[in-house]
Amino acid sequence: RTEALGQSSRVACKRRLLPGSSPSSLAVLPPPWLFSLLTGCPPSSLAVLPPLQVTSGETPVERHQWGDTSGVTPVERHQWRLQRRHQRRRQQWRPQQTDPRIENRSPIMAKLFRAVILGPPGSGKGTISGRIAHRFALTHLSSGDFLRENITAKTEAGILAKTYIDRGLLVPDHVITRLLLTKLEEMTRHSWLMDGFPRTLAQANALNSTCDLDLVISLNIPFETLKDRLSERWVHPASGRVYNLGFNPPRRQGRDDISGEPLIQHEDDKPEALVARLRHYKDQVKPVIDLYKSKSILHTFSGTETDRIWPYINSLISTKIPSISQTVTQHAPLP
Ligand code: G5P
Ligand code: MG
Repeated sequence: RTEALGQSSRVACKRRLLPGSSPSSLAVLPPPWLFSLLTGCPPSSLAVLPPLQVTSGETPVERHQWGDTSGVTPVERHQWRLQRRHQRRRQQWRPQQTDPRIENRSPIMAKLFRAVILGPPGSGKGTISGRIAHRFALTHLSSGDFLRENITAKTEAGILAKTYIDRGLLVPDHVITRLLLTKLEEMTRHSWLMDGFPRTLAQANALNSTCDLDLVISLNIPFETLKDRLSERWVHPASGRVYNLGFNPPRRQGRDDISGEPLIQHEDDKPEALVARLRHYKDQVKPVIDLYKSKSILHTFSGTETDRIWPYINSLISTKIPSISQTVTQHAPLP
């Protein structure tokens, strides 16, 4: 029984040994058999020993923390609960584990990155923009996709734009500028890549008045190559996924790889609209190219194959922003 009492008092000692309490105050307590030998008290009298008092650094709140609620007043209990609540909040507010892509690009993205990609219809703007957006985590904005969304939604601008697009003509400057600048206002906190805007000097000046561009990529692709590509292009209207019967054909003919839904050919990819688009492009874009050249932000890439041009664009952008593929170990294949 004495041994049992000794055990329980040692357990009690351990439980009450709180940070700040002095272990020396426990060292003076002899084991029960020695206590009984020294004091002459029969071992049975140990049962009525007063509870162990460890005073140094121990408050009722701290005792409560160790499960000992004796002597804790309602005020102290309230204090204890407040303490716990603060602890829990501190844990909740600890920064969440961040996406390594965001973490790694944060020093760069402290300054937002804004780029434009120029090129004739079918030059691969959409394909290359998809790769840049994927690799460098930029938001891809496409004027063509944006117009098509408006056409599908039958907005006023969309209905008007359709009458131009179907004829292979550019949508009037004031319509496209208003649409896109409104969109850009929502993007003030994002880094983005604009595909297909600006196409005229008036559009370039409007863009210039709202933001400073860091980089302009211009694609220079031979006319014959463009004609061949566009007549073979099919798209999945719901997602905007683009296929080319020669370059990246769908797995099942005429069907989207992911949804299995039917693919369509844009009205403006049909031969009659196509030639007009290519003819107009050159005249319209020349002053835009000259403007960006004068600002020393223009980089031109020439070739007949996107896959050959891409490594050059990739290394150019890598010098400006870190590629997320260097930091994320696993990523989906490039589009
Ligand atoms: P869009 O939609 O901006 P466009 O005319 O600028 O249309 P488009 O047709 O979207 O140009 P792209 O984005 O330059 O072409 O090229 P892409 O889609 O990546 O590639 C074309 C095809 O070639 C695809 O099938 C692709 O798979 C394939 N391809 C890519 N690389 C290769 C390769 O190396 N080899 C092969 N074999 N194939 C490849 O604008 C549509 C209309 O909206 C109006 C205009 O009316 C315009 O016509 N619009 C504006 N109007 C006024 N101002 C603006 N800023 C406007 N923006 C749009
Ligand atoms: Mg495009």
